[in-house]
Amino acid sequence: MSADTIFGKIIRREIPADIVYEDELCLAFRDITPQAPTHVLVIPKKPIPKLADASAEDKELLGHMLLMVKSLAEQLGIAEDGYRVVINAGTDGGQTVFHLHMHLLGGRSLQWPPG
Ligand code: DGP
Repeated sequence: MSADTIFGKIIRREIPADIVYEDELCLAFRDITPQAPTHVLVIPKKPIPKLADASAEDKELLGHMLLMVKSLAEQLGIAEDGYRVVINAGTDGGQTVFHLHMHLLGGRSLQWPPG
């Protein structure tokens, strides 16, 4: 059993979030500290703490999330110019909330490499 996080509270509507999409498997909402004009987080409703905790049984879920990111980029008007999809995986990866999430960032030209 994984520990509850702030994202679990957002899924259960215990705290507010600017939700942009939801289906039976996933939720997408705007990041509270946006790093780009468009910064949305896509999370599974299943509480997988980090990418290293995902397993073969999550294959369909992970593919679903990635396709959701693609659709959201189109919906949010950043698909044509381009965008970045990031998963911070574990402490050295910069992960601070231990509920798996994909960052969708766009609306400006992004630098590489990240810090
Ligand atoms: P990461 O560093 O990859 O674990 O990213 C966590 C992100 O979650 C970070 O960009 C800020 C965002 N975040 C943290 N708390 C909240 C919250 O309460 N609401 C929203 N919308 N975003 C949050």
